[in-house]
Amino acid sequence: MNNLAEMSLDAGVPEGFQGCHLIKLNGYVFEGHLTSEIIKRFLAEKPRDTIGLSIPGMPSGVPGMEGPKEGPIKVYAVKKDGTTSIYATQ
Ligand SMILES: [Cu+2]
Repeated sequence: MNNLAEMSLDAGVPEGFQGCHLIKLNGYVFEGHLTSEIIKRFLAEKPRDTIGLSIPGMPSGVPGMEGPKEGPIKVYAVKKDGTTSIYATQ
């Protein structure tokens, strides 16, 4: 689809934290090449102040992306108030 950036903004993901994929699941939004482990952990925690998780952009070496991995990749939690924090690394 060609309105991915718009869909991300509509979902509450701030500019600069958009990935190349968007999953909406259980009322949360997941951006980018996240591992299923991290998504499962997040869904089990059901954080109330957070709308979802994001790996911005398209780093190499993540699930679904070939290429060397340049160190741990930061997974950001996107809060309801539009702020972000590091949730995990993968
Ligand atoms: Cu991608």
